[in-house]
Amino acid sequence: MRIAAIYDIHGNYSALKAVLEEVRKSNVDKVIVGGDLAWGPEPRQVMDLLMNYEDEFIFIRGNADREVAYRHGKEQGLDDFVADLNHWCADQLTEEQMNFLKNLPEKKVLNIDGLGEVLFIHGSPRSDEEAIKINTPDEEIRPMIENVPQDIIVCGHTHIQFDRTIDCKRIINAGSIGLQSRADGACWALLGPKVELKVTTMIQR
Ligand SMILES: [Mn+2]
Repeated sequence: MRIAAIYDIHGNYSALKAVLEEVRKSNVDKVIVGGDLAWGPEPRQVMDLLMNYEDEFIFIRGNADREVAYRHGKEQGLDDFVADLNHWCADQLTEEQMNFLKNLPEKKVLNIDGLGEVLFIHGSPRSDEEAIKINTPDEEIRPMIENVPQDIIVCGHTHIQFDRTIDCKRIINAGSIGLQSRADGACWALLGPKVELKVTTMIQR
């Protein structure tokens, strides 16, 4: 099986469309959507598009999906900006879309050609909001991954792509489709038989 991992779409409809076009040409068997779907400028359009693939794609839930779906706000200790945006996004979505976000699983294991069993999570294996960054020290990551039986973990949440190995565990961050400051385009990952970190640009060069 060959997989496209698309993470952290964050309500960016045009970036999602561009990536799905490229994914279509990449000869994959499955697409996994790694969470943080709606939280951003175009939540409704993104959810309408993704839910066309409800039976075809695999979805896991990100922290922002949980916060939007359960309308988290200041009562949960969030700052004004995040609280307002959670409520605004929730107001844009249909009840069906809200229920879809509420019911997503937090992890998925897939068997991928050339790679074996791969664990997909949003933040860390322990929590959807725990960050594994490109520069998080190995000793901080070790307790997050110590109970993971798989040798490869795919995450997102921190919006910067990487592919690093800690002890015998390979950790791949797929990057973000829709919200980032560093990359030249929408970031995602192609898995099987190799690992390829991809960047889709929307401007023709
Ligand atoms: Mn996140």
